[in-house]
Amino acid sequence: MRIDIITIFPDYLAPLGLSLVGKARESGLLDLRIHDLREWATDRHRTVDDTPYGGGAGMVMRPDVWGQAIDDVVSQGDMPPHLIVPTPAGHPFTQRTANDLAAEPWLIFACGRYEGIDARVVADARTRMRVSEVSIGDYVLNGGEVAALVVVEAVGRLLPGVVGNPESLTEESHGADGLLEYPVYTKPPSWRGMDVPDVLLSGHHARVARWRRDEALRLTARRRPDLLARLDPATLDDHDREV
Ligand code: 6GU
Repeated sequence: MRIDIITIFPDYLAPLGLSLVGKARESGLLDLRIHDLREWATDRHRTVDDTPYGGGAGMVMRPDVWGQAIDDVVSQGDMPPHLIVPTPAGHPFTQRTANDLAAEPWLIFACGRYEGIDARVVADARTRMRVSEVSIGDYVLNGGEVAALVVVEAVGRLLPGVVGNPESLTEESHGADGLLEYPVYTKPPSWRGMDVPDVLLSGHHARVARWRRDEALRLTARRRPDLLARLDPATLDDHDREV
């Protein structure tokens, strides 16, 4: 997969050289390129923003600079990319979004700052490529860079070969069963007066599986009743309904 990120703060994306994503880049599974938007500014001060039409606080990022940046990056490839625009006004980013994006050959992130990017940039891009405006949650960040980090990590770990044991992708919160993950334990069996639940030491696979499912159901009901309400009733067994 290829990912390009356009930003006025390339250093903000330094963590993408580390850990899993960094290894995916080194191994060639991920071709990730970071671009400084100011390279496309045309004046001496490398200006990328201006005052908003209609008045109001803050600055808006200029369409001419963004338009040229996106055109030039797109022209480097031989297929239409999927443009991702992080914004608090976007569609909620979820595990499903991550799964869908992981199947794409080429993503370009346009990271805005200030009050956002002139709306014509997205309108223009939509005439040539798929565009998704995404939000990573109901709070306000100063720009799209941290959101791009989040999306790249969530997507990058789904690429074939990036996570060592693919089974760890199937048993996790927001995974296929739609539940939060059950609590996990390792050695020692007793720590600060707290014992690992007996069932996990029993070696009885079916009982372990049942216990984990019950814990996941209880945790999800307590913390995220919204997720429980969205479960397909056909995925629940009789024992589930008692929990
Ligand atoms: Cl994607 N961008 C910004 N600036 N703030 C956010 C966000 C994105 N998602 C939540 N808050």
